[in-house]
Amino acid sequence: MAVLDQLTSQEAIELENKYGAHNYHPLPVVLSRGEGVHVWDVEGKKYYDFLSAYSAVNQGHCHPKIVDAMTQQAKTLSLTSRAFYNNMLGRYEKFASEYFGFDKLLPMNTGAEAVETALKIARKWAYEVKGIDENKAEIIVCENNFHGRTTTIISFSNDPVARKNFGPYTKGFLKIEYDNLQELQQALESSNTIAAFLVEPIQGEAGVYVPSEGYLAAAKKMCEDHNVLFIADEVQTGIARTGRLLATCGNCSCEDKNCSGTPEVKPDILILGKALSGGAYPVSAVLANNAVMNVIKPGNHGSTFGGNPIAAAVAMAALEVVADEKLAINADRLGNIFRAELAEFCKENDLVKSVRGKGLLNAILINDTEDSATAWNICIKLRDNGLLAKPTHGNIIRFAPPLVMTEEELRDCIEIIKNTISDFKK
Ligand code: IF1
Repeated sequence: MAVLDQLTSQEAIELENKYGAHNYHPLPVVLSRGEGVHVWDVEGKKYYDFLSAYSAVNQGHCHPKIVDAMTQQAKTLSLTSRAFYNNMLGRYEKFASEYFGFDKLLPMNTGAEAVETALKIARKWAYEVKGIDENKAEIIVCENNFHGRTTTIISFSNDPVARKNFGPYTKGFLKIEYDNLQELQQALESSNTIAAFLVEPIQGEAGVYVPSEGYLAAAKKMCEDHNVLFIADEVQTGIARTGRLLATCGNCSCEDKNCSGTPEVKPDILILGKALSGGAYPVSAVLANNAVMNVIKPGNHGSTFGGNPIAAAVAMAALEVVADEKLAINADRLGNIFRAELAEFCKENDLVKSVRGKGLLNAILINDTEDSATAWNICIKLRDNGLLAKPTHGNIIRFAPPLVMTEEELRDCIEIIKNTISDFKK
């Protein structure tokens, strides 16, 4: 069999099963093409994508502007390493720093790497600026967090599947309840060796858990009062997903001024990934002001691919698309419609308990036990009806379509979701 021969879905799944490590349990659908809000499987069936590659494809599949930037740059210069300068990186760093309102950017590739980078910066800042004794710095994290899958990051996860038998674990993390200011206050007062507080503005993996109004701003203020860095992991919530350029933006109108104004919460360290490239390429970044970022000196940190010219070209194009197409405004508007429609539906249907989320990062809670297969089976039926979504944590289904969706398409999708659930028999 030639590698590029057309495979059936079954054949493609069997190949992955036989030759790939079993670190995922995908929904049985084999995709071979994407455009905008749609993807097609190898048999040619068309679907609405309601996962967007876990919010990486906010700008829609194969956005022509991003693909053009990528292919042009790929033909010109792809990688120099950081041993030499390249003509794209500085331009991108200026563009993105101004776009998000920070002094500097440190380029990485994946979200987990960017989180690791932020943790390293925070620790170094704690020793060199705050004056904590060496090896004593602690970082506050939240229960049910998801920040990636490296050894250090899973050290402070409390998901047994992600964590068990990967020890020994990295020390120096203190866990508190999410959305609990009292616990944060206690943790900050419990010791004078706290470097930072790492938080997701909305907990994605935990099931799209939106914190109480004002939580992030109050948490940031508490951190400021204790000279502790506030690190926002916006890998999933950033880049217009939640109806703002960043979920920490509050109600500032990012689209008018590219968020360099005064956001509701301005993190000391901002972590971005996923949609920073529109899903075209692995691009992540850490942004901070000089007082923090300047602790990093040559040799302290880096990556062969981080800041490569293709990544720089792709990220600039991806961010331009977000602004040009006003994706935050669209996500905000469509998200309100989606939640209003599904909230109505919850009242008349026993299978769905509630809907929650912000912008186009939403989830419905299925009325069944955590370990039941109901959410999974609903996702199979949604697939049959032309819409792809994935359950998270047993009985929750996440809905996160590309932000380039039109209202008409969204209403079509809402009908698919309602009809599928109405017809569903356990
Ligand atoms: C997988 C969830 C989403 C993230 C935040 C860092 C990273 C992620 C807030 C790491 C990654 C992913 C990875 C994906 C599942 C997924 C996810 F279900 F776990 F919650 F998006 F919804 N910070 N999130 O959400 O970024 O290293 O993966 O580039 O399969 O592990 P990465």
